[in-house]
Amino acid sequence: TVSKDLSRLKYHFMAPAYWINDPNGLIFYKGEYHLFYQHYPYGSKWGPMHWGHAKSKDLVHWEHLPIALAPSEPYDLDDRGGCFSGSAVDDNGVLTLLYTGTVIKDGKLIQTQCLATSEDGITFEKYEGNPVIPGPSEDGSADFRDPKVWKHDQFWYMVVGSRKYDTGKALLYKSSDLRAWEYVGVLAESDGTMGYMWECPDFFALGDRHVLLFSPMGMGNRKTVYLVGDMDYETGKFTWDTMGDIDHGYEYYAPQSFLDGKGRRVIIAWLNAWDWMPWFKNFGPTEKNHWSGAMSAPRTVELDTDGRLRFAPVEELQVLRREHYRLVNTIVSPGAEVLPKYAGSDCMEIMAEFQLTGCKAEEIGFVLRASSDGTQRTLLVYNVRTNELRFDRNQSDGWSEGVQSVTLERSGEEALKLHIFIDTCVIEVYTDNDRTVMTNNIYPDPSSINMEVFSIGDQVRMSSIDIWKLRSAW
Ligand code: DQQ
Repeated sequence: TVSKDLSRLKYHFMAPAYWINDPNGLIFYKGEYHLFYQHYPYGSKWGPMHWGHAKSKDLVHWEHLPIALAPSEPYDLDDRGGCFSGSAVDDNGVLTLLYTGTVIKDGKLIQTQCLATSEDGITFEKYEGNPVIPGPSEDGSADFRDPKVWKHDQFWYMVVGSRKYDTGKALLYKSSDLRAWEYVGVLAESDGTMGYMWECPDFFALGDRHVLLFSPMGMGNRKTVYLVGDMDYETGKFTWDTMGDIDHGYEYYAPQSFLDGKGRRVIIAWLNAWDWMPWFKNFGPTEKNHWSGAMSAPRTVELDTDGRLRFAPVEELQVLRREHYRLVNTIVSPGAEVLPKYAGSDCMEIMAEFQLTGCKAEEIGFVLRASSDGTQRTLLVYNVRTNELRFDRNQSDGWSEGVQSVTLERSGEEALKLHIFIDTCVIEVYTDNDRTVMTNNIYPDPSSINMEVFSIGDQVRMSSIDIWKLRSAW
């Protein structure tokens, strides 16, 4: 008998099997979305990196394609290296990938930027002149990876993540043909508090401003950061004035963006499933089911009126909605059960709004993915006094631990609005008018599907709650 793996995600992208990390080469090409990803196709642990590949017409339903890149050349063939992260561009109809070739020679890390092209969008050929950038500039060092390429005024530009001593940086390059690159300078770097290495930088125009995204190493709990500022292409300098977190969860990493046919800026990130300590030892509960890691739901990136960013789930996800349950104007009292038993599921979307004007409750929250005896559960709790949102996984599954909290802004809003997506092992929470997002993995028993809404200290008025069971996208 074949046992069914109930942990598989129903609408978050996963590889057909085995290990997955960063999204790569996101592009809307010839009317379809292409998603490449860091992949080890021979096991559910990190190994020599390949580029997995899939495409989609709507960002929800994905078709798996053959592996696009495998380590095969002296500049990317190594059992500790491979074809590391990078991006894709449409070069006059030719789908062109820029990636990092990684090898370790005599104990020394060598990272170079390489190119591969495809005529049919499926089969890729590595460029015979690789590497196109053989090593870091004087401002960088051996950690020199994750090229993100875009076009501006007839020139191609590339930003590469690097470090010098303990300062994380984004280095800027320029080219007219994607093959010969000239170093421009440091696009932006850490001010001493923003990490020792910047992975997966991404740079784009948004409205009348420019945005730099990166995943800093060594910035504590801050895993994904955005900077908003102005770009001067004459000097190659990006001057930023606004900084924020792309996601406040612990396992959201290496987001990459792209522009789609509707003119939207969309990001997708890796939802990782590994314990950093001890290094490379613990790959999470799904490893035994022969998979590890997934992609976040695609999110649009928009500029808010005060210059901060908003990240909203793409509207295409609404096609997954099935049974709908709605309650309006409900009083949630301490200890009372408000939702019917059948409301919970391991695959659902929740939108709730609570009135905070005159609210005397201390805390308002959700119990999610709870077992019937309540011993297994995940808590999402808003503290009315401190304005903090807490994601508590201490009783989620026996593997995840810890509490992530974030202070909400809720600038001038009288209501607390929570938009929650649940998919077997993933919970994504959007709040603060989509300015605050928190994504975490949990691994409860498949039968733990109960949910509740609660208040502590006093009652709260829930203006509305909408709950949809979602269908699988596969
Ligand atoms: N993962 C890739 C690197 C990148 C890191 C290797 C971020 O290119 O810097 O799989 O997760």
